[in-house]
Amino acid sequence: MRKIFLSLCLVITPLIGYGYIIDGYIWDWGVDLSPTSAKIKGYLDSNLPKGGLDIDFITEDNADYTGNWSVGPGGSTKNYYDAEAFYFDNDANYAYIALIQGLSRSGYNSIDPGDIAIGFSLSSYSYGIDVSSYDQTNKKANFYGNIKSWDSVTISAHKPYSDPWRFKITGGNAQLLGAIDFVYSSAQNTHYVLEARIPLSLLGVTATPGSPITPIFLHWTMECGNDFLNLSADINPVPEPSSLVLMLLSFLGLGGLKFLNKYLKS
Ligand SMILES: [Ca+2]
Ligand SMILES: [Ca+2]
Ligand SMILES: [Ca+2]
Ligand SMILES: [Ca+2]
Repeated sequence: MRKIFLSLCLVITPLIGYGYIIDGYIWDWGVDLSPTSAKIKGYLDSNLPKGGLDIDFITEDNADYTGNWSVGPGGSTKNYYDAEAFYFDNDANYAYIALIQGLSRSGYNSIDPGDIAIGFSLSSYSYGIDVSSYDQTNKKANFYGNIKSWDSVTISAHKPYSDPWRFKITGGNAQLLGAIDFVYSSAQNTHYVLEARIPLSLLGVTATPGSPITPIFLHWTMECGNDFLNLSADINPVPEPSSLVLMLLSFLGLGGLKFLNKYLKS
């Protein structure tokens, strides 16, 4: 009977941890970048993320692999300068981020991808993922807090829209909080995925049952600021374990109740 109870617990566990895999693929967010139709602009606007606890997202897939496009304050050569989609979710222990855009790790035409900016009030980013620190072997990148100083994008006309793009480590007060799980993918039908997992403890937030909903703001652009994404998201408390147990028992029906009764009596 103990075995049955243990297997009940094993069934409950995945309901508590949503378990995005930090691998640079977004199947786990419910989106497939592998069909050739994923190359066509608008694909990420019509294929939206689903599942998880409470996914917050923004999509703006307005350029593709051929020609020149107007994408924001600036333009995009093919898909290179298209900031395409931002996804955010959490479980009891981690925040999960996926960013989809058109620049490889090494950039294009001397334009580098920017850092991922994170903050708890609009347009004020005190946390950041140092994208240039990406360690491909260990699938890690450095995560900083207490960031006070960010660089402006290089095209001044884009600053009011796209700033900031990268934070200062030397000369700022940025504090290294740790190496987090992070992957900068290779090309997937002209898209590149930046996927990250940040321990909520490093953000000073809890998401245990009964915790408040915490608003959180994300921002990303590239060096020239031709396109950008701002995401207003929230960190949601996970459901009460008791309600998960009830869900499970109703799913199993009377059989489940009988098992539990027997176990409690034994
Ligand atoms: Ca993934
Ligand atoms: Ca695109
Ligand atoms: Ca865009
Ligand atoms: Ca959320």
